[in-house]
Amino acid sequence: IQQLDTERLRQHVADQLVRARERTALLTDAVDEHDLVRQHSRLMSPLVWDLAHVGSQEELWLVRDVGGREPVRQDIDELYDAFRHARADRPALPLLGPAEARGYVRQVRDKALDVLAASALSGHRLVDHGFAFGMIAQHEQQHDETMLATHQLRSGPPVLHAPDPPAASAGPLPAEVLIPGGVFTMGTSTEPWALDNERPAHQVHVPAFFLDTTPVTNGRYLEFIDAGGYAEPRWWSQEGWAHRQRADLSAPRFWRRDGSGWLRTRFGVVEPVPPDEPVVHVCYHEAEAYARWAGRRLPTEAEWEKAARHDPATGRSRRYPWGDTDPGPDRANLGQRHLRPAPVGAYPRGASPLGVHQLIGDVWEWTSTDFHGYPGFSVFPYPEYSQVFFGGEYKVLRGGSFGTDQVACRGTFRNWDFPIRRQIFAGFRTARDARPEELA
Ligand code: AVJ
Ligand code: FE
Repeated sequence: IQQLDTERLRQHVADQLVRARERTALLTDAVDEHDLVRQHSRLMSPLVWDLAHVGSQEELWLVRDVGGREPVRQDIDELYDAFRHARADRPALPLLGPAEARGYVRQVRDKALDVLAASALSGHRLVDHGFAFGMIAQHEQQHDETMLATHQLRSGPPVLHAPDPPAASAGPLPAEVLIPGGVFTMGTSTEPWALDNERPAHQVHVPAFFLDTTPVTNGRYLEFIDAGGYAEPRWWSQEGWAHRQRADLSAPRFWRRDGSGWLRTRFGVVEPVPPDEPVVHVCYHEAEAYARWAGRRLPTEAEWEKAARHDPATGRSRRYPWGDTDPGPDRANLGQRHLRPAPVGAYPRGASPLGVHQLIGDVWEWTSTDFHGYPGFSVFPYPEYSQVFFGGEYKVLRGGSFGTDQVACRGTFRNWDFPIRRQIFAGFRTARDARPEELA
């Protein structure tokens, strides 16, 4: 029986690696060689860097570390070390060309699958439950989301196509949901492929609060714009206002005014801004200013996770808002199946027991919390995944976007970025404290 389980786990691992590679191929085969090597934005690497970097990480962890095999290309380690060269400088490096990079990742993958076939997937922490393989599948999918953001920054005719997400079907929803106060379990010590920053499980007391039922829509965000929100320093933090001035912000990224309305560009397609879709491509400062204008605030990370995982019936924290089962296409807009957020109310089957919708998928959600390790955090397996980013510089984002694969998305998953970043697929929802008389 143990043998059979290991075989099934091995197949699951292989499936995740294959799915990641199919996504990578889609994103890198969609453009010509020139578009692969060029810089579409100083915020991003050339696509061909991401491609070979994915192979390089797979070589380091699976081929060399887990497999104990000879290096494939030790000479290029340095080129694809994200800490050695800033994104803006990567186009000038002597990178592998498109054909070389494709050959390299194929060679590494063949060896990694060999290592997988030979691994017991147990016996030491790096391979228990297939962790290192899962980490590498997640890493590739994370870069696939980054490459999707590069595509969004690319100019020229559209090259990526996908069907639209489902229409709203939930019926009228209340504006906000009360999340009762009390202790809940945040983080995890049992999710096999959870990364170090999601661990360990720990108890957190979260006072009663109200959370928006859905992410803030373009329509609502437009009210903030129309009310002069971008011109009123009182809605912004000091740091936020300074950034609003410096960067001359006046609307979400990729929007432009068209007469009395607004257009946005999405993967090369220009279209009217859809009012019922979650707003995307706003930075933390914009989210915070909107919330203050609305008389509300951003949720803390703990509030977000409690809303997404706490089951009031059992007191247990679950993997997802709907329970412990993996996301399917009826639960959440994930995996680049659709190249846009779905309208609010499109995923009634993805709602939490208390009726909070679309916590998973559609848009990453800014929280007010700085990225830190949980109490009892320990680095695993390397400090450069999470630990070096702990401190006050990064804000935590939760829930994943339409560009996030489910292997890299759970109720415990933590993303982070600088509060000025807008090229990621980030939106937000707002919260407020519950007043004592509302709890009676
Ligand atoms: C978790 C999305 C912030 O892209 O910087 C990729 C993921 N880490 N390679 C990033 C990651 C190393 C990371 N984020
Ligand atoms: Fe990486």
